[in-house]
Amino acid sequence: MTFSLLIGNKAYSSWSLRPWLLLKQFGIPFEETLVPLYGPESKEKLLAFSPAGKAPALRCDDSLVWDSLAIVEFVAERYPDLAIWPRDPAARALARSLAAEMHSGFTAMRGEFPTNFRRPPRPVGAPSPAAAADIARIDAAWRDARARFGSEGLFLFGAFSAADAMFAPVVCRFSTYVLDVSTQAQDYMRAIETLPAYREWVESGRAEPWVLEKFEQ
Ligand SMILES: N[C@@H](CCC(=O)N[C@@H](CS)C(=O)NCC(=O)O)C(=O)O
Repeated sequence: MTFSLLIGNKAYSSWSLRPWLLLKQFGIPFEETLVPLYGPESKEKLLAFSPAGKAPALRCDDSLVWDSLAIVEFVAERYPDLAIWPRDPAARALARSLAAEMHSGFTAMRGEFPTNFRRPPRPVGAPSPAAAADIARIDAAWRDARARFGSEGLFLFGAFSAADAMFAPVVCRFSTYVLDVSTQAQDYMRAIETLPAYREWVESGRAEPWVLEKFEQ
């Protein structure tokens, strides 16, 4: 089984970080293909890999899967011996709900605070009421998961799981724009930010030559 993962710029592609971090954290070998996004030839290159024309996408033998959440599920299915989702059914139900909530929501926060892994931390002003509500909801969700299922480790469900991979880009947004979150959320953010694989992603993003103005604030 050989995994080949399509990703976008490490400086900006929040969706790409999710499966990349998951594979790294679980020690699953993969090859990566990076397509710099929003350039003259980007779409053609993305479409050559996946009909959705977006990163991330994953090829494995005869299968092609795209969209970060679908990729996470595919990897979990291929590696049933790894606790990619928490083993406990109640924890797993919450982990899947949070991953889906993250995947489909928080659009105000996302729009106001674009992911930029190489931007030095600096505030940009107060969030709108809608973005502030998104931030408060994420903070509460993290605290709830940690309080109910996180006692055995530093992550949402104790050990690192798919739920953490889904939220990792938000950690970057919260840090980069110095958003106001609880001390429990800050502790959780530190756990993500000190992961060697997360550091590797950030360092690679810093070294990239491409600058996309729409993600620079
Ligand atoms: N919901 C998708 C979103 C994928 C997505 O929007 N990817 C962006 C990069 S972060 C992309 O490929 N943009 C390039 C384009 O649309 O041309 C996922 O979770 O994978």
